[in-house]
Amino acid sequence: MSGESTSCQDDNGKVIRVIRIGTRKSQLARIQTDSVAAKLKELYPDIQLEIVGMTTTGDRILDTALSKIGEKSLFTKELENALEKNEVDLVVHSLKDLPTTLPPGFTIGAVLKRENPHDAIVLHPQNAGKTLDTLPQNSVIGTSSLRRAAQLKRRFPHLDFKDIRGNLNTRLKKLDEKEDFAAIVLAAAGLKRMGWEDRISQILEPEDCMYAVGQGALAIEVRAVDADILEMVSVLHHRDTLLRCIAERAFLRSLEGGCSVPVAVNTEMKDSQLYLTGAVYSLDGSDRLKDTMQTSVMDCDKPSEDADELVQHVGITACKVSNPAQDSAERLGMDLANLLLSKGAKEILTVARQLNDAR
Ligand code: DPM
Repeated sequence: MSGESTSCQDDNGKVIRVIRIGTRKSQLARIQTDSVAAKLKELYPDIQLEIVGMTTTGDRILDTALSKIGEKSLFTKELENALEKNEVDLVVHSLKDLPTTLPPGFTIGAVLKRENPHDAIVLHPQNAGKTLDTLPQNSVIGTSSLRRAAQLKRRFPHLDFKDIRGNLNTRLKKLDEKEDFAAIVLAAAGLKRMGWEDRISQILEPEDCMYAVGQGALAIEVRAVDADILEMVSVLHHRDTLLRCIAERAFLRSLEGGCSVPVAVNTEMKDSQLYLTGAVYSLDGSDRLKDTMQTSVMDCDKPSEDADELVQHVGITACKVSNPAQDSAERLGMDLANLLLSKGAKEILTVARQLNDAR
């Protein structure tokens, strides 16, 4: 593959820029990438888009629990290498799979409007009509998310939890074709994108299970120096989603949490007030620190159009959105993390990490 950015000519001799989009090869990743490509094509009918599918290390070791892999970059490293070598110009990710600190040279150039960020229950067909509350004692729930297991153990002590790995297709198969699991927990957003909304029997309310940082939002990763591409994708930023996710990511970053720790959030935007609830859990959910803070996120300046002023907030570049509003969102996440740290969050997370490593 050539490392040069390419162009070609149409029938009238007009030069068309070819934009290459990198993606993982899973069905969900392809659907997500296709939806972003469709949006770009609509906004810029003159560009030509090419989608480049890649297998990542994370895809090759799908049997290992995500919490055991620990390092999130297993799913993103190959894609970032391709970005760095100019083999692709942008990469589409689920925001929740992107670390809160990106490797130098990369930035998130767009955070798209969030789907339903909550988790959902998918029941084994033989349990149709049941809820987590009414499932029999010791029913086995499949999830490899420490965050989901910790919260649900706390709230539904009559249930048991077991790891389930693989992509969404594999998991649904493991649920339906065996008797191992009474139900599994998945992000509502992923199920919806796959066209499996009809399998959702229950959407989990924040009281039952708060979502992961960035869950339900798509992100576009680009080269931080590529002003043209940054400008092109920046129109896809969704302001409310962006500010909520900046607060969530700042919270996680300040806690020094990755995807291998039980950290959960809930955010809301109401009348220019951004509300962030965040919590950390012990693995069995018996310990929990949870609090809510809020801040005003008014657009009190004229957004800077100057692409040279590339300010990032937790890895995200959004020149067209009010900088003070982004600062406030980031500060909110840091403040809430510091509040929980002052109450002992670090100790809870350290023990959770040690126990998980020893599993
Ligand atoms: C991360 C987690 C999971 C994914 C951990 C968590 C779930 C792992 C599991 C960081 N990434 O949520 O606590 O259940 O074993 C992932 C999914 C989506 C993006 C699938 C899902 C789709 C939804 C979205 C895997 N990453 O969570 O059901 O765009 O947010």
